Amino acid sequence: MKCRRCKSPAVIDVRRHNAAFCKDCFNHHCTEQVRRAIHDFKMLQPEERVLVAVSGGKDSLALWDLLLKAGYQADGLYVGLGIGEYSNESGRFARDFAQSRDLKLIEVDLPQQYGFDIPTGSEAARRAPCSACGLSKRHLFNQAAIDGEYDAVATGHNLDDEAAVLMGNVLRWEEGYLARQYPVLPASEGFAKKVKPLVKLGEREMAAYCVLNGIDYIIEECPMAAGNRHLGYKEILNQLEEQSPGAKTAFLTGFFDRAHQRFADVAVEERQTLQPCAHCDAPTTNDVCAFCRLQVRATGITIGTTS
Ligand code: Q46
Ligand code: ZN
Repeated sequence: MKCRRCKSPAVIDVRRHNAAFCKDCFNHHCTEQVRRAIHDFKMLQPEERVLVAVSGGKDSLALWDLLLKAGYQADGLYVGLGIGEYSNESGRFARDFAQSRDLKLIEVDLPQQYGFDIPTGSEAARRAPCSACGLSKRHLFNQAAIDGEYDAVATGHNLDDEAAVLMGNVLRWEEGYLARQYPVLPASEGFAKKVKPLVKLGEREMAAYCVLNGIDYIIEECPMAAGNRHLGYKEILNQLEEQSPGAKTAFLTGFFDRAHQRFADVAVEERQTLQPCAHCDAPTTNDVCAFCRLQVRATGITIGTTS
């Protein structure tokens, strides 16, 4: 197997590009896919300050590394979710990465600062753990970006993640979610801009990028992921990809290019119903935002008596 660019021995093949790469050319490939994603979707301007949501996993640490190499001013944000040893470990990987490169890492601790963890919160609210976790992370990432006056929050969602989410949204024709599924969501009243620069790179490429570049990341899966629907969708999409390389990219980019705009009206309608949360001021379609409702259920606090 030879590198497509320089013909030296290859270390990884990327079937959807019908290509194999040596280490240097693979790094060039990853850098280039991030550059193109940022350019094609007009995600970031060179001078913008970016807050990278880092979980200690391969995608977010690779993203942080790639954004720094691309010249962005990028700080990290780690949210401790209180998922036992998994959270302790993942925090260590995020901190080690930041310390070894002398980077700024902002930390938010859900149990310490908000009085509940994801296992307790999801049980109290009778929500699936990933649903309680997802809404908490979205809320806390946004809050940290606004508090720190960052221009954008960058998350490590990759091609596999986004294709699986799209499959779930299409299977249920979730119009609101489809309207919001795009690699860049512009800033609006109370919301920081959100960007997903890894949308053109797959999970396997991100693991390879970390290994080849000496980035240590948490390998264990989150113990609460069991039963997450998206894992099943990923398996199905992997089978499709096996039979027809490029299927995932075609599915996802086809949606971005030809279908996403069709749901734009739904997004506009939703934005018109937003108002500040009575407790925390975050934009919400209800009186109290989903995060504050989760906190109330998990901790028993009374809205209005805390801030
Ligand atoms: S951390 Fe949270 Fe993930 Fe764990 S509970 Fe689910 S969403 S699986 S990225
Ligand atoms: Zn709120």
